[in-house]
Amino acid sequence: MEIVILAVVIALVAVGAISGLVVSSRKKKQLPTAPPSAPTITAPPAEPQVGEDAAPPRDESRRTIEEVDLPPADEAVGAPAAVEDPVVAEPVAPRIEIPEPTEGRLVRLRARLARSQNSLGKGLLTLLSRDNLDEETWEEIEDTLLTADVGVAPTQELVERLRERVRVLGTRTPQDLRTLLREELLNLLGTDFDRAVRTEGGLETPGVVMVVGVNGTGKTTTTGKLARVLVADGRSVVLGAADTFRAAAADQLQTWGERVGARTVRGPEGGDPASIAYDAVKEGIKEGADVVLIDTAGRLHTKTGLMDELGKVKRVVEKHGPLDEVLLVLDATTGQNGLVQARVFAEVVDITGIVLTKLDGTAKGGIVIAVQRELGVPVKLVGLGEGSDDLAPFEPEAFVDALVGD
Ligand SMILES: Nc1nc2c(ncn2[C@@H]2O[C@H](COP(=O)(O)OP(=O)(O)OP(=O)(O)O)[C@@H](O)[C@H]2O)c(=O)[nH]1
Ligand SMILES: [Mg+2]
Repeated sequence: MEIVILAVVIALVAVGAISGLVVSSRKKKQLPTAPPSAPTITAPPAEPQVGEDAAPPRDESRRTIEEVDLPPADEAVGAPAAVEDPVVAEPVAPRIEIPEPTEGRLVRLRARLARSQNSLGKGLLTLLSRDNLDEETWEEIEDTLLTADVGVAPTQELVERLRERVRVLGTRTPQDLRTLLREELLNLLGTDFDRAVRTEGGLETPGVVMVVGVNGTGKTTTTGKLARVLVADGRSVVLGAADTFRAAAADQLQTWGERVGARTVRGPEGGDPASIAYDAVKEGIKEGADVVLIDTAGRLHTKTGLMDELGKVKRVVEKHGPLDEVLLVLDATTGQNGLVQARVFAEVVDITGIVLTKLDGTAKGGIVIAVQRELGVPVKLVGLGEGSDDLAPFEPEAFVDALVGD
């Protein structure tokens, strides 16, 4: 009997303990959600959804508060929001970059010419070092020059001169050959061109530079890099976004400008590029800027309408006074096709200088020679990479040294 009573007591205690556990665990779950007055302990298990419904909103609201808090915290630290000016976009970047010095850039970037160096410079030196310079070898030399896009006429001229000088030279040491090749390549490039980018302008007016070329050659990038070069030289710059085909084009230019504290004059997408170019120069005059750089939309030289439009942009800008420079941007990797473009652009808007971009990583460095020959206009700048300071003044000596090694 005692045993039975003991068993019943134990059973009751066990049931009590278990229900207590259940209640307490339920209590824990419901505690956070139930109002203080609610009967949390005795909450009937028939209404669990009340507690479950209540719990997530509490979590959610906590997260929402954090998310709402974040943006103001960001704003407090970051730059003030840009207020878009429809005509003149103020530079908004608080930190202005200091571009690398421009002197000796080509020398610093010479490693970028590695592919041209291997195929043109080293290729020619290897061929010229052969013991027996027979007809076949001279043909190979010719092929090497043509493959590097030196062009037919300059190639024939160079081979003829090399043949003559090698004959006169007799025995050839590697050093002799390097000197010979260096001299002849320099001769082809011409050392007496004025390769400075003219940006002086008039007494009261800024220097005006217009940048033209087919699509994707690197016009906007070059305009941006050139702005950096000028700013590094202590000049103040206004940018004109006369590429109105895409809004992104003006954004791209403006981003370059903001990095060095140069304003960008821009207009609506699809607007008249000539009037934006005109306004850019007007703005440059108004604020006493040193230089106005006008970026234009890429256009195929075969599209007559677009080429006429470019001619108009130039004429309208010239109402302020003559342009200091019209730079044609050519992509070095397009090779001989660049020459055809160059010819047409030169007809429409008197080109005064050539910028050869993407010379890094192409074996077609010889295009420098060909394009100058074609237009009688000097290569003034070369693009040697996508970095913001990868634009170098073109120096024939440094270029040839990079090709043949020194
Ligand atoms: N490797 C290399 N890339 C370059 C060089 N110059 C420009 N680029 C790249 O070429 C691409 C086109 O450059 P953009 O400046 O936008 O060309 P764009 O002529 O303004 O193009 P559109 O306005 O569309 O006609 C970009 O990815 C540039 O980074 C260069 O010298 N070397
Ligand atoms: Mg562009």
